[in-house]
Amino acid sequence: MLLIFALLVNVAFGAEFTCNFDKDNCGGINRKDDKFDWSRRAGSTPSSGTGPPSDHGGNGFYAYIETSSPRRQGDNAKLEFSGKDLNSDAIRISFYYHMFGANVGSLKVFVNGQQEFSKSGSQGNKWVMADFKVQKRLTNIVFEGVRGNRWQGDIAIDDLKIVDYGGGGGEEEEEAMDVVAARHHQQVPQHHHHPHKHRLHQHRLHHPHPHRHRLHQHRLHQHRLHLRLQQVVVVLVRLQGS
Ligand SMILES: [Ca+2]
Ligand SMILES: [Ca+2]
Repeated sequence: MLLIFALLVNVAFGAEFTCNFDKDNCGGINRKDDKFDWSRRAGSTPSSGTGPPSDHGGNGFYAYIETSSPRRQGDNAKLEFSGKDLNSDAIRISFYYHMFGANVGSLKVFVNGQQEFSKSGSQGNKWVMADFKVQKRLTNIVFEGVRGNRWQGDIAIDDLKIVDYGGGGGEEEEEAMDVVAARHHQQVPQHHHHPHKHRLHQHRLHHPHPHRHRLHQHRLHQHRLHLRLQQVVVVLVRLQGS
């Protein structure tokens, strides 16, 4: 029964964004208003006594800040994900971080420019889960790593997941979650009465490429599949209860 309930809760999340960094940064971009960039890596980092032995899954890639030379104390790196089409005023963000070493600085997460998470210093040689909810419509999420006072300060992240846990509904759900590179982000004119529809329209105008369309169709299909699964689970639960 518990299993069925868990399944029900899981499939209810039609709109979600995940990134395991195994293939790429999933549309995340390294910002320029900082000192250096996040890297992707598999296995351990080049420096001893800092960094993870592998990614969170064990065989893939993670994103991390390499704090060896030429990096200096206080150098920062920002990785940004832009989620302009998430139709929700409430999101849940989770990810794993690995902060191990004698000189670990800090990791901060900003949602729409406001800091929502911060951790400093070594947290042991293990992946730790961060999980929090934010009552706002996601514009962007930024992971900022800051280098500590010496080189044993690598900080890694993996398995980012953002889900809509509250808002949304009706036809607008088709817009679902669409995380794209921040450089595509556009401001919505103040006079427009339907900001999301406008954004979606702009999005299509600016991304006429077939693969974008297919991606959209794929998400629509996935979303409908989720709804169908949900219906099946509800029937199962009723059958079990009767
Ligand atoms: Ca990974
Ligand atoms: Ca950078």
